[in-house]
Amino acid sequence: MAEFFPDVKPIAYEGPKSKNPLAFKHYNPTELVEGRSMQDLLRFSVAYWHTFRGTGSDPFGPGTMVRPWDDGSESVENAQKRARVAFEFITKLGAPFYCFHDRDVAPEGATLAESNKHFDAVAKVLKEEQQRTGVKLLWGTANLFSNPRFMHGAATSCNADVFAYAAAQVKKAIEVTHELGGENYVFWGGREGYMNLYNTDMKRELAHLAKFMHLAADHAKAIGFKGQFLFEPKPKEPTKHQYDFDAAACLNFLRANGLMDKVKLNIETNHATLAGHTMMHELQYASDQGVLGSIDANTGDLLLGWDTDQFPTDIYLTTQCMLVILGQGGLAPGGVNFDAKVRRESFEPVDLFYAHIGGMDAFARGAKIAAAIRKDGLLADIVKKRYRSWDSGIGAKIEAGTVSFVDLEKYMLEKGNADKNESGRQELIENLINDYL
Ligand code: XUL
Ligand code: CO
Repeated sequence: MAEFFPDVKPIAYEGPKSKNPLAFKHYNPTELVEGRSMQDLLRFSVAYWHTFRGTGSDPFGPGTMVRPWDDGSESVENAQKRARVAFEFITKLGAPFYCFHDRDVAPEGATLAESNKHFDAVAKVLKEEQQRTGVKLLWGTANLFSNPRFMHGAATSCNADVFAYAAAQVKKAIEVTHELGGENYVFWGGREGYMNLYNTDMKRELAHLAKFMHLAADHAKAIGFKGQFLFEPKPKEPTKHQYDFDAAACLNFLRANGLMDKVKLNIETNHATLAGHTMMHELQYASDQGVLGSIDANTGDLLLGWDTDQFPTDIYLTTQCMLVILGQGGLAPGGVNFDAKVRRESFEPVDLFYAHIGGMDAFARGAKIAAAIRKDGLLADIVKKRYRSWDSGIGAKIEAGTVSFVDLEKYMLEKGNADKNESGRQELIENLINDYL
């Protein structure tokens, strides 16, 4: 079989002293972190849409990427060839998973039937390549935002026919995900949101979105797809207000619509920051409520206000992610999907390797650092001590629900004043974290 990356050998772990840019310095797939191999803990995934379909275009100019294997056409043959290239890349990188949208892997046809036919023809190659290489599908999803028919949204469109089209598309995407052994299925809002509230029946649109998810879950059950459904928060872009705004908004939606036992969350860094949160906040919020299912690992740019989807290289960030992920015992069946793209100026195929190696090493380091912090228990001790007034006495009674406002008034009248507060020691704690980096 032709090699599309002839100059790149399988990426090996060479350790922190290596100067080889095409080697891992920290990601050692078999090394144990908290009793689990890095490969099983991190479950890295390559995002098909960015890595194999990203062109580097931006609002000011066309694509720049050089992809010698791609003839630039929307033919099924080109899509099939691209799939073979993708698997060479993923196996050389050593990522165990990949993710796709239906329309990234196969071209859209003139009709739904033709699109389904194209999708099947490429899925056949994906299946062969999965079997040949052992690479698995972390999740599948449907692109319900690129085609102009979705200009007003998909499940939340004002046009009922568009809802029906989206349903048919998601039905097929779930079936193909099932056929390929996908371990999850993702709903990201696409254009589910609004540009102007004056022309929008928000209540009705949200009811339709809930109906859509229930129908998807019903269909999954009917065909025996047992993968985890994931809802991916994002506050804005492309619409000015996306209904899946952040973890809290998604949770409210799932809870209000009886979807908590069917859907968890896929949290993405750049979406968290666009919502005015840190990634750690979003992860902790979801994890505390038992719905942190998977992550889209990337990062934004401090000085650019949009979703730049850069590869994560900041060890502080990955340490924070891994503190939460280790805190809940991992992500499986979810994983760490690089929903990230090389920048427009990094247009050569080898840049795809550098980008993923950097992201994987950053997460491996984050995992090791977070495990060391957790092993020493300093942070946990600080938090435990900070809340100790709740472990006995009046605090324990409040938590147990055995006291009323009348009891609390009596307690405080007798005591006269609250015990003195103690320092939060933020600076000390930040210094402690730096000791591990
Ligand atoms: C868009 C985004 C999507 C989802 C899948 O910002 O993150 O690629 O991850 O539809
Ligand atoms: Co994403």
